[in-house]
Amino acid sequence: MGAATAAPHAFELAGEFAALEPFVRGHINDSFRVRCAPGGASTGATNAAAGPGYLLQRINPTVFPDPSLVMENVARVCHHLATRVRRDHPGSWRRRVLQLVPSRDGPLWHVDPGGSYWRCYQFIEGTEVRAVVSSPPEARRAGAAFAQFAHQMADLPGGRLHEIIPSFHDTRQRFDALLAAAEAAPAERRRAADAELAFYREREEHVDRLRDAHAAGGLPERVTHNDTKVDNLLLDRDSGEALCVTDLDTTMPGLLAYDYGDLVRTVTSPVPEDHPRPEEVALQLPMFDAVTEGYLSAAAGMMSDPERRSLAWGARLIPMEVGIRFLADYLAGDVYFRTAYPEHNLVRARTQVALLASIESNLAHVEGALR
Ligand code: GN1
Ligand code: MG
Repeated sequence: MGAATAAPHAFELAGEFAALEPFVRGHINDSFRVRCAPGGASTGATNAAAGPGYLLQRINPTVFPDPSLVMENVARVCHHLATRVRRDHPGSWRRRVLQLVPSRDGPLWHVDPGGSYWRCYQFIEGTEVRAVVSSPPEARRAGAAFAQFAHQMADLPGGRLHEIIPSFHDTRQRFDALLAAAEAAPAERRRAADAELAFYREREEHVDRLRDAHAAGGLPERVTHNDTKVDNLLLDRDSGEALCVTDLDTTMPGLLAYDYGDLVRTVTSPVPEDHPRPEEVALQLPMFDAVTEGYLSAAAGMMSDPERRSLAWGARLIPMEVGIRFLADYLAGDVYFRTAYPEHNLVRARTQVALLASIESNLAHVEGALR
């Protein structure tokens, strides 16, 4: 764990450091769980009997070349959410919002001697995440939680957030990067990815849809989360209630269609995004209806008719874009997403191809729900 063993001591922990464990979550940053000995001051977010707990993260420097900008955004977003959630849930707000722990150097992050950026959140106990949603009520709650996030961000004070990864959801650029990766790939990987590459090439005409609609002035820029996959939502382990939206690194200017699209991508499939049998992937209509109902229940009031209709393009383009990114990363030799075996990114791309094919065969239903 190297530098991670020193990092907890850089933060203002409310107890005596007891243990550090790897905490596997997400494809980008390195995460660790920090446990403290019982007896320190209780923060309310933690289990007093076990001592306060923390989530320590090292920010991926390849994905985020300027982590201080990430942290400026995250700090503003957390602060704003806390103000809102505190007002609406005075008794339980600490379980409903990420709280950054200050570092001993002063700011809300720490730079270690090797130049790595670290941050530390209060650990929210008694929660779990699901990579796969198992019932329509759960899908509805996920949709409502991310729509509520968009709603809460609508009056974020302090001006435009940093655009942390420029063109993050520019599907045209992602498509062009795929073609370039295919061009440069070793023959063996190129051959293995042939069918998926052809699938995306056949759909090239779609990639500009949201970008053009935004450029034409039809869709407003919002503060969006940009990574609304369903396992970025903490659920209460006992009741299943959606408590807290996590992974705020890419919260920045965007379109609501991106967030809704990534929800559809992850909520509607019966299997995880790296399931080895893509023939088991499909858009499950009851899940689609529920996540859409949940999303619209909290966000419909802020959207014009064209913006609501644009969500249907989000449901097509985000699965396409994420699949394109997995495939491009496979072709490039797995340089971006964390992988557990050599074909991992190709397996991921295949589920996304299958999901998009299923969305396309249910297009009338998808568009009908958002008309
Ligand atoms: C990454 O960090 P994580 O695993 O939640 C990625 C998203 C992808 C997602 C696919 C900064 O999210 O864009 O949609 O993997 N995050 C970044 O699972 O690239
Ligand atoms: Mg994540």
